[in-house]
Amino acid sequence: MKTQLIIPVAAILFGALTTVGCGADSSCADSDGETHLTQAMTDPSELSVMLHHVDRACSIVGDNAFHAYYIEGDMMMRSAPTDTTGGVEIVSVMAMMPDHGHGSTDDPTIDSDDSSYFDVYFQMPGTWELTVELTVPELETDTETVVFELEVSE
Ligand SMILES: [Cu+2]
Repeated sequence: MKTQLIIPVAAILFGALTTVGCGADSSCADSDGETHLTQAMTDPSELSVMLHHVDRACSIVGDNAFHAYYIEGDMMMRSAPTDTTGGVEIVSVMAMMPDHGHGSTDDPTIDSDDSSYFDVYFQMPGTWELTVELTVPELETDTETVVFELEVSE
């Protein structure tokens, strides 16, 4: 049985505020640590999953690193430091531009050491959708699907 470190969501709300004003025409600064981007519900179980950008305040054309968390109530569920799954294990990631009908020119990659982290390459600015298949080991779920919509800056 895994021990869990529970991190109040309030601790990352500062990150959420920093994404305000991060539109397609603003530059996107490097930042230390992670920045909250968005949150969405999985299908079919309606579990809440949060997406963080790693080392940047928002998404840009080029390589981007992401970290996903399972949220229970207002608590961000994360495994103990020795088990860095971050509460989810990602099975697959698909990146699409729904308005343009194309995906990324490079396949997204899931971190082989910690499958709650993944990398996506965006070749142009605009609205992108990330469709992420994942499991929540703590809940022994089957595969859940969550879709995140992101604005990618130049
Ligand atoms: Cu496009």
